[in-house]
Amino acid sequence: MSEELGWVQIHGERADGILCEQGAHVTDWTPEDEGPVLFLSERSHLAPGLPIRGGIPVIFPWFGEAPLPLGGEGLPAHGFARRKAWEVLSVEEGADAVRVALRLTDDEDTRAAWPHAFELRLEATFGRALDVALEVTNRDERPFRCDVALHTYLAVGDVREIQVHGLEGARYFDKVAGEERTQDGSPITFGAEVDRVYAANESEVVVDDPSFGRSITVAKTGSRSTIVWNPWVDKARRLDDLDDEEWLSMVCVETANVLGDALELAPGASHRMALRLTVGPERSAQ
Ligand code: TA6
Repeated sequence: MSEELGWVQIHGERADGILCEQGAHVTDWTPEDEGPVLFLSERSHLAPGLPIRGGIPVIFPWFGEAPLPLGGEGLPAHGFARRKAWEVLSVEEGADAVRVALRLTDDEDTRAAWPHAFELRLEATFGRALDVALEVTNRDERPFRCDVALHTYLAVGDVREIQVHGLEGARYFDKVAGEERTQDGSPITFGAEVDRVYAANESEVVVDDPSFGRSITVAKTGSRSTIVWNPWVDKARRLDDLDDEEWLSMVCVETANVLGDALELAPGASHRMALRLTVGPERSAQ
Protein backbone atom coordinates (compact mmCIF):
# COMPACT_ATOMS: atom_id res chain seq x y z
CA MET A 1 0.00 0.00 0.00
CA SER A 2 1.19 3.53 -0.75
CA GLU A 3 2.88 5.23 2.20
CA GLU A 4 1.59 8.59 0.98
CA LEU A 5 -2.01 7.67 1.74
CA GLY A 6 -3.66 6.83 5.08
CA TRP A 7 -5.06 3.31 5.40
CA VAL A 8 -7.25 1.44 7.89
CA GLN A 9 -6.61 -2.31 7.94
CA ILE A 10 -9.33 -4.56 9.36
CA HIS A 11 -8.72 -8.07 10.71
CA GLY A 12 -12.06 -9.05 12.20
CA GLU A 13 -13.53 -12.35 13.41
CA ARG A 14 -15.81 -12.57 10.38
CA ALA A 15 -13.96 -10.60 7.71
CA ASP A 16 -10.82 -8.76 6.73
CA GLY A 17 -10.89 -5.43 4.92
CA ILE A 18 -8.96 -2.38 3.88
CA LEU A 19 -10.11 1.23 3.65
CA CYS A 20 -8.16 4.17 2.25
CA GLU A 21 -8.66 7.50 4.02
CA GLN A 22 -8.52 9.18 0.61
CA GLY A 23 -12.10 9.01 -0.59
CA ALA A 24 -13.24 6.92 2.41
CA HIS A 25 -12.51 4.25 -0.16
CA VAL A 26 -13.17 0.61 0.75
CA THR A 27 -10.60 -1.29 -1.33
CA ASP A 28 -10.99 -4.78 0.13
CA TRP A 29 -13.64 -6.87 1.85
CA THR A 30 -12.84 -10.54 2.31
CA PRO A 31 -15.35 -12.40 4.50
CA GLU A 32 -14.21 -15.56 6.30
CA ASP A 33 -14.21 -18.66 4.04
CA GLU A 34 -14.40 -16.44 0.92
CA GLY A 35 -12.02 -14.83 -1.55
CA PRO A 36 -11.91 -11.06 -2.03
CA VAL A 37 -15.35 -9.77 -3.08
CA LEU A 38 -14.19 -6.41 -4.43
CA PHE A 39 -12.06 -5.95 -7.56
CA LEU A 40 -8.95 -3.77 -7.31
CA SER A 41 -6.86 -3.16 -10.41
CA GLU A 42 -3.23 -4.22 -10.19
CA ARG A 43 -2.45 -0.99 -12.04
CA SER A 44 -4.53 1.29 -9.85
CA HIS A 45 -3.00 4.62 -8.88
CA LEU A 46 -2.38 4.74 -5.14
CA ALA A 47 -1.27 8.34 -4.80
CA PRO A 48 -2.70 11.53 -3.33
CA GLY A 49 -5.35 13.14 -5.49
CA LEU A 50 -5.62 10.25 -7.97
CA PRO A 51 -8.72 8.00 -8.01
CA ILE A 52 -8.34 4.34 -7.07
CA ARG A 53 -9.50 1.88 -9.76
CA GLY A 54 -11.61 -0.64 -7.91
CA GLY A 55 -13.16 -1.15 -4.49
CA ILE A 56 -16.01 1.27 -3.75
CA PRO A 57 -15.29 4.81 -5.03
CA VAL A 58 -17.48 7.49 -3.42
CA ILE A 59 -18.88 9.69 -6.19
CA PHE A 60 -19.97 13.22 -5.20
CA PRO A 61 -21.18 15.86 -6.08
CA TRP A 62 -21.51 14.98 -9.77
CA PHE A 63 -21.66 11.66 -11.63
CA GLY A 64 -19.72 11.51 -14.90
CA GLU A 65 -18.44 14.79 -16.38
CA ALA A 66 -18.80 18.03 -14.35
CA PRO A 67 -22.10 19.79 -15.14
CA LEU A 68 -21.73 22.55 -17.74
CA PRO A 69 -22.20 25.59 -15.48
CA LEU A 70 -19.25 24.30 -13.42
CA GLY A 71 -17.35 22.72 -16.25
CA GLY A 72 -14.16 24.69 -15.87
CA GLU A 73 -10.83 23.23 -16.90
CA GLY A 74 -9.69 20.19 -15.02
CA LEU A 75 -12.84 19.45 -13.06
CA PRO A 76 -12.52 15.69 -12.47
CA ALA A 77 -15.05 13.18 -13.72
CA HIS A 78 -17.20 11.75 -10.91
CA GLY A 79 -16.55 14.73 -8.63
CA PHE A 80 -13.90 15.39 -6.00
CA ALA A 81 -14.96 13.26 -2.98
CA ARG A 82 -12.90 10.21 -4.03
CA ARG A 83 -9.77 12.36 -4.40
CA LYS A 84 -9.91 14.10 -1.01
CA ALA A 85 -8.49 12.96 2.32
CA TRP A 86 -11.39 12.21 4.67
CA GLU A 87 -11.15 12.43 8.47
CA VAL A 88 -11.36 9.08 10.33
CA LEU A 89 -13.87 9.61 13.16
CA SER A 90 -13.77 6.14 14.73
CA VAL A 91 -12.83 2.49 14.34
CA GLU A 92 -15.02 0.25 16.51
CA GLU A 93 -14.33 -3.47 16.87
CA GLY A 94 -17.44 -5.49 17.67
CA ALA A 95 -17.90 -9.24 18.18
CA ASP A 96 -19.01 -9.84 14.59
CA ALA A 97 -17.88 -6.77 12.69
CA VAL A 98 -15.55 -3.78 12.60
CA ARG A 99 -17.10 -0.38 11.85
CA VAL A 100 -15.14 2.56 10.47
CA ALA A 101 -16.65 6.07 10.32
CA LEU A 102 -15.22 8.96 8.26
CA ARG A 103 -16.20 12.53 7.39
CA LEU A 104 -15.55 15.03 4.60
CA THR A 105 -16.60 18.68 4.70
CA ASP A 106 -16.22 21.48 2.16
CA ASP A 107 -13.01 23.47 1.93
CA GLU A 108 -11.77 26.19 -0.37
CA ASP A 109 -10.79 23.65 -3.07
CA THR A 110 -14.21 22.02 -3.09
CA ARG A 111 -16.00 25.38 -2.95
CA ALA A 112 -13.96 26.56 -5.95
CA ALA A 113 -15.26 23.55 -7.89
CA TRP A 114 -18.74 23.39 -6.39
CA PRO A 115 -19.92 26.48 -4.42
CA HIS A 116 -21.74 24.78 -1.54
CA ALA A 117 -21.14 23.91 2.12
CA PHE A 118 -21.74 20.22 2.80
CA GLU A 119 -20.85 17.34 5.07
CA LEU A 120 -20.43 13.71 4.01
CA ARG A 121 -20.29 10.91 6.54
CA LEU A 122 -19.46 7.34 5.56
CA GLU A 123 -19.75 4.27 7.76
CA ALA A 124 -18.29 0.96 6.54
CA THR A 125 -19.06 -2.17 8.58
CA PHE A 126 -16.90 -5.19 7.77
CA GLY A 127 -18.52 -8.47 8.85
CA ARG A 128 -20.07 -11.51 7.16
CA ALA A 129 -21.81 -8.78 5.16
CA LEU A 130 -20.32 -5.47 4.05
CA ASP A 131 -22.48 -2.47 4.93
CA VAL A 132 -21.58 0.95 3.56
CA ALA A 133 -23.76 3.95 4.41
CA LEU A 134 -23.21 7.45 3.02
CA GLU A 135 -24.99 10.46 4.46
CA VAL A 136 -25.01 13.79 2.63
CA THR A 137 -25.93 16.94 4.61
CA ASN A 138 -26.53 20.41 3.18
CA ARG A 139 -24.58 22.79 5.44
CA ASP A 140 -25.34 25.75 3.19
CA GLU A 141 -27.93 28.53 3.40
CA ARG A 142 -29.18 27.60 -0.06
CA PRO A 143 -30.66 24.35 -1.37
CA PHE A 144 -28.42 22.27 -3.61
CA ARG A 145 -28.77 19.40 -6.07
CA CYS A 146 -26.09 16.72 -6.18
CA ASP A 147 -25.37 13.28 -7.53
CA VAL A 148 -24.12 10.60 -5.16
CA ALA A 149 -22.93 7.07 -5.89
CA LEU A 150 -21.11 4.13 -4.34
CA HIS A 151 -19.36 2.93 -7.49
CA THR A 152 -18.82 -0.68 -6.44
CA TYR A 153 -16.38 -2.90 -8.39
CA LEU A 154 -17.18 -6.58 -7.79
CA ALA A 155 -14.60 -9.32 -8.40
CA VAL A 156 -15.82 -12.02 -10.79
CA GLY A 157 -14.16 -15.08 -12.33
CA ASP A 158 -15.06 -14.26 -15.94
CA VAL A 159 -17.48 -11.45 -16.80
CA ARG A 160 -18.46 -13.32 -19.98
CA GLU A 161 -19.98 -16.07 -17.81
CA ILE A 162 -21.89 -14.02 -15.21
CA GLN A 163 -25.58 -13.12 -15.09
CA VAL A 164 -26.89 -10.01 -13.33
CA HIS A 165 -30.40 -10.57 -11.96
CA GLY A 166 -32.92 -8.14 -10.51
CA LEU A 167 -33.29 -5.52 -13.25
CA GLU A 168 -35.51 -7.49 -15.60
CA GLY A 169 -38.15 -5.29 -17.25
CA ALA A 170 -36.58 -2.09 -15.90
CA ARG A 171 -35.98 1.10 -17.89
CA TYR A 172 -32.44 2.38 -18.23
CA PHE A 173 -30.33 4.92 -20.11
CA ASP A 174 -27.86 3.04 -22.27
CA LYS A 175 -24.69 5.20 -22.27
CA VAL A 176 -23.12 3.09 -25.00
CA ALA A 177 -26.10 3.40 -27.39
CA GLY A 178 -26.98 6.90 -26.14
CA GLU A 179 -30.67 6.13 -25.71
CA GLU A 180 -33.37 5.07 -23.25
CA ARG A 181 -34.18 1.35 -23.32
CA THR A 182 -36.21 -1.23 -21.43
CA GLN A 183 -34.59 -4.47 -20.33
CA ASP A 184 -36.38 -7.64 -21.39
CA GLY A 185 -37.26 -10.45 -19.01
CA SER A 186 -33.74 -11.88 -19.01
CA PRO A 187 -30.82 -11.20 -16.68
CA ILE A 188 -27.99 -9.02 -17.98
CA THR A 189 -25.19 -10.94 -19.69
CA PHE A 190 -21.98 -9.49 -21.14
CA GLY A 191 -20.69 -9.72 -24.71
CA ALA A 192 -19.60 -6.10 -25.22
CA GLU A 193 -19.20 -2.88 -23.22
CA VAL A 194 -22.19 -2.40 -20.90
CA ASP A 195 -22.85 1.01 -19.34
CA ARG A 196 -26.43 1.39 -18.11
CA VAL A 197 -28.09 3.79 -15.67
CA TYR A 198 -31.31 2.28 -14.29
CA ALA A 199 -33.65 5.03 -13.04
CA ALA A 200 -36.26 5.05 -10.27
CA ASN A 201 -35.13 1.56 -9.33
CA GLU A 202 -34.73 0.26 -5.79
CA SER A 203 -34.29 -3.41 -6.67
CA GLU A 204 -31.83 -5.77 -5.10
CA VAL A 205 -29.32 -7.08 -7.66
CA VAL A 206 -27.69 -10.52 -7.68
CA VAL A 207 -24.49 -11.20 -9.63
CA ASP A 208 -24.34 -14.93 -10.37
CA ASP A 209 -20.76 -16.05 -10.98
CA PRO A 210 -20.34 -19.68 -12.12
CA SER A 211 -16.56 -19.30 -12.51
CA PHE A 212 -16.11 -18.47 -8.83
CA GLY A 213 -19.07 -20.70 -7.84
CA ARG A 214 -20.75 -17.89 -5.88
CA SER A 215 -23.34 -15.17 -6.07
CA ILE A 216 -22.98 -11.62 -4.74
CA THR A 217 -26.12 -9.77 -3.65
CA VAL A 218 -26.20 -5.96 -3.71
CA ALA A 219 -29.09 -4.72 -1.56
CA LYS A 220 -29.68 -1.00 -1.03
CA THR A 221 -31.73 1.65 0.77
CA GLY A 222 -32.10 5.34 -0.03
CA SER A 223 -31.01 4.81 -3.64
CA ARG A 224 -33.13 5.14 -6.77
CA SER A 225 -30.41 4.63 -9.39
CA THR A 226 -28.44 1.51 -10.20
CA ILE A 227 -25.57 1.60 -12.68
CA VAL A 228 -24.15 -1.53 -14.30
CA TRP A 229 -20.80 -1.20 -16.10
CA ASN A 230 -18.11 -3.28 -17.72
CA PRO A 231 -15.65 -1.49 -20.06
CA TRP A 232 -14.95 -4.56 -22.27
CA VAL A 233 -11.84 -4.75 -24.46
CA ASP A 234 -11.48 -1.37 -26.19
CA LYS A 235 -12.39 0.93 -23.29
CA ALA A 236 -10.23 -1.16 -20.94
CA ARG A 237 -7.26 -0.56 -23.26
CA ARG A 238 -7.87 3.20 -22.98
CA LEU A 239 -7.75 3.13 -19.19
CA ASP A 240 -4.14 3.46 -18.00
CA ASP A 241 -5.03 2.19 -14.53
CA LEU A 242 -6.62 -1.05 -15.74
CA ASP A 243 -4.62 -3.93 -17.14
CA ASP A 244 -5.70 -4.92 -20.66
CA GLU A 245 -7.19 -8.22 -19.45
CA GLU A 246 -8.65 -7.05 -16.15
CA TRP A 247 -12.03 -6.22 -17.68
CA LEU A 248 -12.66 -9.97 -17.51
CA SER A 249 -12.43 -9.93 -13.71
CA MET A 250 -14.81 -7.14 -12.75
CA VAL A 251 -18.33 -5.83 -12.99
CA CYS A 252 -19.59 -2.58 -11.47
CA VAL A 253 -23.00 -2.61 -9.78
CA GLU A 254 -23.36 0.90 -8.43
CA THR A 255 -25.72 2.18 -5.75
CA ALA A 256 -26.61 5.78 -6.56
CA ASN A 257 -28.91 8.76 -6.92
CA VAL A 258 -27.98 10.36 -10.25
CA LEU A 259 -29.50 12.03 -13.34
CA GLY A 260 -33.25 12.34 -12.76
CA ASP A 261 -32.83 10.77 -9.30
CA ALA A 262 -30.21 13.29 -8.11
CA LEU A 263 -30.66 14.56 -4.54
CA GLU A 264 -32.27 17.95 -3.88
CA LEU A 265 -31.37 19.01 -0.33
CA ALA A 266 -32.73 22.04 1.51
CA PRO A 267 -30.44 23.84 3.98
CA GLY A 268 -29.84 21.54 6.95
CA ALA A 269 -31.40 18.51 5.23
CA SER A 270 -29.64 15.14 5.01
CA HIS A 271 -30.02 12.03 2.87
CA ARG A 272 -28.73 8.57 3.75
CA MET A 273 -27.98 5.96 1.11
CA ALA A 274 -26.69 2.50 2.00
CA LEU A 275 -25.64 -0.75 0.38
CA ARG A 276 -25.23 -4.25 1.78
CA LEU A 277 -23.08 -6.84 0.04
CA THR A 278 -23.49 -10.52 0.87
CA VAL A 279 -22.00 -13.64 -0.70
CA GLY A 280 -23.94 -16.84 -1.25
CA PRO A 281 -23.92 -19.99 -3.35
CA GLU A 282 -24.06 -19.75 -7.12
CA ARG A 283 -27.74 -19.40 -8.12
CA SER A 284 -27.57 -21.06 -11.52
CA ALA A 285 -26.41 -24.27 -9.88
CA GLN A 286 -29.56 -24.42 -7.74
O1 TA6 B 1 -20.28 4.20 -13.76
C1 TA6 B 1 -19.87 3.90 -15.07
C2 TA6 B 1 -18.98 5.04 -15.55
O2 TA6 B 1 -19.65 6.26 -15.57
C3 TA6 B 1 -18.43 4.65 -16.92
O3 TA6 B 1 -19.00 5.45 -17.93
C4 TA6 B 1 -16.93 4.86 -16.77
O4 TA6 B 1 -16.57 6.18 -17.07
C5 TA6 B 1 -16.76 4.52 -15.29
O5 TA6 B 1 -17.86 5.18 -14.67
C6 TA6 B 1 -15.42 4.81 -14.70
O6 TA6 B 1 -15.24 6.16 -14.53
P1 TA6 B 1 -13.80 6.66 -13.96
O7 TA6 B 1 -13.90 8.14 -13.88
O8 TA6 B 1 -13.62 6.01 -12.61
O9 TA6 B 1 -12.79 6.13 -14.94
